Amino acid sequence: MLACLLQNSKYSHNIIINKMFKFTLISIIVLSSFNSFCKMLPSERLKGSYSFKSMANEVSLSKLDVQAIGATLSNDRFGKANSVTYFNNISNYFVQGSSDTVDLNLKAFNIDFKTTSEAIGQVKLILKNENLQNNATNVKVGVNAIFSQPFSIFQMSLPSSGTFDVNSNLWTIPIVLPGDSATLVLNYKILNGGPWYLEAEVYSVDQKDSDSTPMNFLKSEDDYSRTCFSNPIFVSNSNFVGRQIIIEDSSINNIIWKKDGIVIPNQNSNTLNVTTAGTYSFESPNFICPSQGCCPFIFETGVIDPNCCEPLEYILKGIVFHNTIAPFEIIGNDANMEDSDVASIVPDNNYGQNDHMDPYAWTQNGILNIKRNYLKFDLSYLPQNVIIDSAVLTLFFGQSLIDIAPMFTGHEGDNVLEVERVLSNWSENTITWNNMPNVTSTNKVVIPKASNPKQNYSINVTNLLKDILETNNYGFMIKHQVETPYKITPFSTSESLDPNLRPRLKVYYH
Ligand SMILES: [Ca+2]
Ligand SMILES: [Ca+2]
Ligand SMILES: [Ca+2]
Repeated sequence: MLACLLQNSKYSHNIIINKMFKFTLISIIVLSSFNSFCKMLPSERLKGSYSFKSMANEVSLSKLDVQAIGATLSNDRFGKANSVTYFNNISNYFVQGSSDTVDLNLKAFNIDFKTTSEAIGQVKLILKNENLQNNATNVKVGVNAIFSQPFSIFQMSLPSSGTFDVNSNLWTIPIVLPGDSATLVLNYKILNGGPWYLEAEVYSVDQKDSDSTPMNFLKSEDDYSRTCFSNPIFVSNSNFVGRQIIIEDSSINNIIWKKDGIVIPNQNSNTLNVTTAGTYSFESPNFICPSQGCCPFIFETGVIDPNCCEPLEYILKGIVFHNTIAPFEIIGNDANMEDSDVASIVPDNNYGQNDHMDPYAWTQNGILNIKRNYLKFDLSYLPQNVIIDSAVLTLFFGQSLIDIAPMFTGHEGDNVLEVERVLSNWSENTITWNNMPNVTSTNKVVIPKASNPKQNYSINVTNLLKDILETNNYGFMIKHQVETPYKITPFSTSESLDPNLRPRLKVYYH
């Protein structure tokens, strides 16, 4: 009877168990013999079959367990010890809910919230089993942290129990006793400026957690925790341009940006242009910070970190739970990328070998000239069958254009830009205004007017890249949103002699 309840759902199953055992059962023999009984049932009537061990733990992975209250274990009819649950009065009964339930609670802490490069940072995880009856066994905790150059280098792990495997980012703990805790301290060397986040969540456990589910990424649950630390970002006083902070997570919105704790008016997008030193932070109703507060982006003037690059985009990545993989990055060169201007005033000219390009709308001798830029990276080395977390296209200011055309000072005019996906193939050395391929506005990216005439651009092209990977890689086209005079946005191309100025594409994936 117990072994093969007829039911419509697991939910009703639980109710049936509850009622039955409160009032009726004296003893239950469990249970291979019931399996053969089940097989005799007409199959069209059997909606579910659940086998229980003598301790009322369901044998399958469904964990539809019940608890025996007041009952004891006894010999079964074959004399086998502890094989039967024995009820000897009406105060013995089963209740819904498991003797096999735990309540894991995970907290992540940083020891120092403001750090320095080359310092050893330390994160502590505390995993508590808040259930006071049952052991949590074979617990695994996943840790999402950036232990890779140029961010930080893993140093050592100090678990109070179990082992931490830095390759899988899993902390495995054999047992956490009722009410007990296990701790894991992770040490790492910090290499680069910026705020760095570490997240952790219970990955798996043998028992059922009463109020949380392993690996469901729900940040409101008690088996998930996040912490962070900030390392100052040093910038040169003389050339403090082109920094952008990008919150790379579309689920974080209604952002309020603050500088030195004071709200910056009219800045609510996920990208903030930073033009002066200071401590930048943000608030969002959708972003759960560590209890000590989200870590700010601290920009200070000083000697630029040699591990660092200039300029930088500072990205709080759409935090997803995965085993950390360093981003795939292409820094454009002759072999791995193509880029070129096309110009309406000379519609058969090709500019594929210039070291600069510029979306442009200006009159020349009274005639409007419109220029657009095409870019295509070789994505063949991007690992196959990965999930794209984010992709950032970085374009650097085109000083070499200003050098040969000094009537321009830099980005000029109302130069709102659009990046779109190209729909058919083209080649750097043959593309012209007359043969330029069409583009689609699907998932196009709009970039606000430059805040600094020589700024570089870090552009979130995540959705465009996903579209490219699902179709064909014909690259991106970048143009001014409104192609009327007078505006220009000079960029460097992959032909730039200085590799630091070449377009680059950084892809985060797992
Ligand atoms: Ca829990
Ligand atoms: Ca969870
Ligand atoms: Ca080129």
